[in-house]
Amino acid sequence: CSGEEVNVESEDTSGDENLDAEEVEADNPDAQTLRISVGINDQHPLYDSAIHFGELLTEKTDDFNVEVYHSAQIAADLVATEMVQNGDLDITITSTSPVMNNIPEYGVFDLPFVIPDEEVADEVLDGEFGDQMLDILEDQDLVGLAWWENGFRNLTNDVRPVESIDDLEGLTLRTMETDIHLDSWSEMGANPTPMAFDELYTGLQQGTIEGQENPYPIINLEGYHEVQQYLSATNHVYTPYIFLFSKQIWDELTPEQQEAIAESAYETREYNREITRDEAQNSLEELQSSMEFSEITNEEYERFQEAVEPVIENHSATIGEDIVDDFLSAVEKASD
Ligand code: TF8
Repeated sequence: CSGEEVNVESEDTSGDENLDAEEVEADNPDAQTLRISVGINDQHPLYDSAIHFGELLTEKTDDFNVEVYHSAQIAADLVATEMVQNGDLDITITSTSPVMNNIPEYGVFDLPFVIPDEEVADEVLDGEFGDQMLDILEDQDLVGLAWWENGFRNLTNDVRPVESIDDLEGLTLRTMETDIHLDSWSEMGANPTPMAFDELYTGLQQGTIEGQENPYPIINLEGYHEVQQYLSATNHVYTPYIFLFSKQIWDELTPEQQEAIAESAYETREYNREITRDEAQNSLEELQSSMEFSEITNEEYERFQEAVEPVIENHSATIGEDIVDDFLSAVEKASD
């Protein structure tokens, strides 16, 4: 969908021959280059969506080139977010969970078994609650421009099929670097350990950890089925992707430039959700042919939910009671 002035090509950038990025170039030698870092590889819909953002932006203005770096070549999510905060990187599109390290309010999205389905996720994020969460980023030197989708997370492991909470007993699982996920899996009887995403495949391969959890597209496109035998449809938490722009860099831009960037990020949202959901379905089908797949019965699902009940209470003070209440009521309202 590139317009006449858009020139999309893949090549080495920044004089560093080891970096591979997609470049969307404006027809303007003086254009400012915006670098986007994503932690995931170039097969995942997030990468395609970031390029789509670049194409929309170059159609609106020729003030910017966009370079999209995949596979944490610039940095993994947590460090990339810090670089954006420090003005060393223009944009990262990350799971909300690593953001939580510096912004405790963001832990709200890590609370398990709250969001029941994608329709509710969309309504909560696209409504007042989502706006309020984007607004609080400004104090953290971040401009939050849009909610994209990572998705519902599901469990894989290499020890046994997990169909019941009892099957989790003692399983060593990698989680993202958030206390809330650690606590959730401990409450469910597993043995969780935090790890950056870029160490995950090797951890699974070498057996340092027995399992992990991620949405179907990541499990499939990162090839975890090569090193994991069992997949369970736990759908225990929904992780949004958030589009983060550096406030320091933002403040140097004209209002027109800011608007073009904000609109492009926002307009890519529907595209991103559509291709991510298609990929989730496609990935699940592919995974079912190479892994042993378990669904969780309603009865067992309730046992998981009961086990994690203390988690909301344990973390409400850190997240902020008001934010937790607002989140739960937004979910309830959207579920009606
Ligand atoms: C995780 C997250 C991350 C994503 C990815 C790097 O398990 O799901 O995968 O933010 O884009 O660490």
